Amino acid sequence: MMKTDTLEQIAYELYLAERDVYEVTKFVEQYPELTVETAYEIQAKLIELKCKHEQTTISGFKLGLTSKAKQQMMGVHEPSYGVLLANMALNVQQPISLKSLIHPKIEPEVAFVFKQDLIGPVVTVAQVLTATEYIAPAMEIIDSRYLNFNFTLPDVIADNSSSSRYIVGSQKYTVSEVDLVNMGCIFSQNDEIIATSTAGSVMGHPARAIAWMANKLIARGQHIRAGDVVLSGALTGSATMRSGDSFSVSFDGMEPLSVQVEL
Ligand code: OOG
Ligand code: MG
Repeated sequence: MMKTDTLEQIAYELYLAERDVYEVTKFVEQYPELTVETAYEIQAKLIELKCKHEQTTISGFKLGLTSKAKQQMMGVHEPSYGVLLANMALNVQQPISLKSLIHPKIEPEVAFVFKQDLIGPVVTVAQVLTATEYIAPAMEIIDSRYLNFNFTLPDVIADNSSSSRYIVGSQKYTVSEVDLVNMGCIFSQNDEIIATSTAGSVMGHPARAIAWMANKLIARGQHIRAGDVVLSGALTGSATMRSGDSFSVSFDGMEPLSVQVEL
């Protein structure tokens, strides 16, 4: 068992690393006893700190490491989740500034926006789909606070699953308008295709990933609420962001979503 003080200390170190834009060494080296359960406790403390100091609120959740592409890239073979905060949301039109970020990467995701709470006791894929108000293309900017993006599953969970910013496209689609298994996805950087995938690359169906998380949340006394945005987890590997880059994600049957990084 790790002491509450130690969990608070780790949460504070992660908070400072993000606030003051520097990398820290992963914590499993210092605390080999760090478990997934304990890591979610640290994550909750980190979110509390951020809500308090940044005067923001929870806007939803994100999944991480839900596709083979991401698991292989990061060397972590189980999914994780994290919390999205209102101040992480970026405006579609607004160029992205890298100024306050450590070593940001960007990745294509599917956003689900909810119209109903998902309180369980057990959440099924069908319930996720019924509770969904709409789907939209999205991109997530991840910015691990760990040196060289190097972490284990408990480390990345403590660090709120590397979350940093997110952008949701303004066009909305109902779950029946899109094929959440076979829908193709093209991810481009500076008008060149860098990766392709399908929606089903996320655990066979992105709603399956969301159901998995919804059940974990309920077990920890939380739940997806009406109005929440949930990111599915990236469908392809992520791309390093450099100033002046443009990125776009184009899903079959949805308007493409493009972003521009400030020069
Ligand atoms: C962990 C977060 C993964 C995703 O979509 O797979 C993630 C990381 O790769 O740093 O957000
Ligand atoms: Mg992601």
